Amino acid sequence: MQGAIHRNQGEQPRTPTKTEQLRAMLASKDLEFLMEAHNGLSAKIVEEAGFKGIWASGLSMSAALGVRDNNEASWTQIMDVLEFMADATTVPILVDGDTGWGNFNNMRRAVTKLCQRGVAGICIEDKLFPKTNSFLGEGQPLADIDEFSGKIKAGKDSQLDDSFSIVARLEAFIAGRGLAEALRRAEAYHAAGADALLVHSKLSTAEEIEAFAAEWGGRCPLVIVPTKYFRTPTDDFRKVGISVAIWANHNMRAAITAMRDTSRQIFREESLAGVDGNMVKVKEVFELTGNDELAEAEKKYLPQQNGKPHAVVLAASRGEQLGVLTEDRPKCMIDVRGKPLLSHLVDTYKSAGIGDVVVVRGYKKDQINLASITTVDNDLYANTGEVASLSCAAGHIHGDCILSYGDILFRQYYLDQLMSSDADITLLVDALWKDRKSDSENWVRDLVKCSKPFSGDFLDDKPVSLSRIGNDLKDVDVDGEWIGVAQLKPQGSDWVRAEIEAMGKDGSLPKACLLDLFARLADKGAEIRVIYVPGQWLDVDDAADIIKAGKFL
Ligand code: SPV
Ligand code: MG
Repeated sequence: MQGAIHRNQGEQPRTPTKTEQLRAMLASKDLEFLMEAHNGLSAKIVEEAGFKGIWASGLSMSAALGVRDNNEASWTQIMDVLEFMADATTVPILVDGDTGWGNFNNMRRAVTKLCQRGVAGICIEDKLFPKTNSFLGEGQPLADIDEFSGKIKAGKDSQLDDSFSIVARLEAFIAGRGLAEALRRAEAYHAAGADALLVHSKLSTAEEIEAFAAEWGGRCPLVIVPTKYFRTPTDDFRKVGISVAIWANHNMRAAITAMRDTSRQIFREESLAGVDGNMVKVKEVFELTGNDELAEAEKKYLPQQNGKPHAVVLAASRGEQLGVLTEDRPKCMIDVRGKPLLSHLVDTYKSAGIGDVVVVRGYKKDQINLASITTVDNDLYANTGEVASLSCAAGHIHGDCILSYGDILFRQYYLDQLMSSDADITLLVDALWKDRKSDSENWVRDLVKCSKPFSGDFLDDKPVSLSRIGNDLKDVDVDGEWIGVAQLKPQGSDWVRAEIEAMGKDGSLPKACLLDLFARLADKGAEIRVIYVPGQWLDVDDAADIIKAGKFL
């Protein structure tokens, strides 16, 4: 099984640790690849692309911090960058540790800290502190062989994890000192305990690497950085037995290209219009950084969410009957007494102690931009109905949940009554439904028949339950009108989610309305409680309703 280690017989395979993964890459018979990253985001992107490991490049981390690759960033600053990278990813990181940030003693402390911060290995090069990038200048001075070998030994003796890797990087070719010097040093570093050797070259062909590999004869794993000899076919590295190739700085360079182009274009055009289509949406940034997980955790841990019911409000439709009034906004955003209808509804919820108000948007969704709400979108609103909108908010249907339309107003004490019900599902039903009038030809009402007609006493608290619900009940069968607000307790939320799923499977979901959903649940024997209320509510369908809403407030 790939990615798992078999322990003793009978024991479950376990996922290898990051240090074990890197060690396995170094030891692999196949050529493996490490891809450069320089911060948490680029590390995530490297893992997302499929790479099994990350090269934390000194050049790239320095450049990303805006400094030179000359140990201008301190080793603890590099440690902080590495910690973000390690936290952001599940694949191992080999860090470019330059010359080990000092002598053997600095190396000891660095290795211990790297182990503590979840980095799988360090590569150190046999040059002098402060280092200079290998592609700058000629004849860079090399470290004393014994001093560097001592540094490797000190690192090995300090690692907190047996599988942590130390890669010794040979700069003999970079310094122009040739194959014999490279081999002499390789021998010493191997004997000092290096887990692999990185043999570096700045030629535009792989001839130094190939010559070295032939002489070395596979005595320990070899790592290369083909930045300058990038034209060499990758298969050539396989042929000479290279273990790991490092693509060393290409995310940092690609980022410079992209950031330059973008900045220059925005500067020139004084507008974002020209660039917006060329880049990831902000939503993808949220996905990359794991905002979903945070939303889940907030539900679990934030005190204001704990125990507090939340509301899901359906507000995806335009409100066709309102004509020009809904040309540029959905009807829930029509102004009533100085603020949108939806704001009044949200205020009612918040005053009643509701935590999060989740609004399902559709038509002209950007207009629904109230600060105090969470939004989810039904982008298929034009061809789907209420249950389809509700399904978009399925992740929010849990626990104690109030469910309502977005175009209604009602007295706040109705919510207190509703929330005092302990039934799994409860509907507020207007017992005075006959008093409601409308001149509209298209008047559609959510009519209900109950287990008992209204007793005439609103304080009567004997339980009443829903028998039937629909738009087409005959007057003789009607006990009231659902005002568009329901409460779901945890069991009710589970039933509603399950029914949405069932409707998705049997094909009825796209066109279904909330009445269909409650009717199906009632048919299946779910007890749906009814609380009778005395008018004092309205829904906004036409222009006359807006005037009524103003008076109602
Ligand atoms: C780095 O990526 O920082 C390296 C590789 O050390 S190189 O720049 O090729 O020396
Ligand atoms: Mg480097």
